[in-house]
Amino acid sequence: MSKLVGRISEGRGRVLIAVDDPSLSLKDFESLVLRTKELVAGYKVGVPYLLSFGLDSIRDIIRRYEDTYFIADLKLADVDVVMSLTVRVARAGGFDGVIAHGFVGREGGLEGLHKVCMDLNMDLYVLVSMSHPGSLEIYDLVMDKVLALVEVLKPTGVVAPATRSNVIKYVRQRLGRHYIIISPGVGVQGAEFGSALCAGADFEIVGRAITKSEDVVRATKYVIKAQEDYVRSRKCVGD
Ligand code: BMP
Repeated sequence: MSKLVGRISEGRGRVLIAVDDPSLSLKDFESLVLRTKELVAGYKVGVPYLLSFGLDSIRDIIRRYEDTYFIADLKLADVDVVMSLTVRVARAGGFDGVIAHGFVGREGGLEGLHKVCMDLNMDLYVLVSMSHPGSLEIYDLVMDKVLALVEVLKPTGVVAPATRSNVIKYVRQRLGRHYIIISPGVGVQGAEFGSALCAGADFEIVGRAITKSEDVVRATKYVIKAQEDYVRSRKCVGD
């Protein structure tokens, strides 16, 4: 079982905080983790943040908070040998999970990455559709093929967009309960907090609505309360 699921059973909210913008200093990132780690399931660190501060600095923070959960959002899309090298580096940096694009396909691509992730005890999340409108132009047209590949490889979970809850419902129905669905697009991108959970996601990814707020603890508590209210007041998938 992924450490991420364990974090819900320990009573934390179904939120992964996305940290992308390097205008958040390392000191503020660490303070964010320190102050919210008992409230949320974990953190997703994006490429701009990693490139700006470097893996060593991020690893120092991760090491100090080993009881929490960190995903390296590298959105891998390369040949297997290169993705495998990358994921080894991310694992050495202390990350618990990594995100890869689904469209690269199995042979010479995701199959090799998945094997290395299993060897490293690293959670792998595969993108099946994205939250921006352009996803409809290409990604969503091949989503069924990506889902078929997910069913063969059996990674830890998938990333599906909160901005199109019908996609989350479809993915949940297709994959059943065996995969974790993490979902970006709530808050600044327009979807309501709780709407992705209601459609069948396990966690909502929340970036700017928390990281750009004056008071990150208050913002995090607000998001969790809004999620609970949304889910309680509607008929949701799985009810
Ligand atoms: P925000 O809540 O600030 O919009 O951040 C959303 C986060 O989710 C970002 O880290 C972004 O990289 C990620 N994301 C997304 O927005 N759409 C996707 O389809 C996939 C993502 O990983």
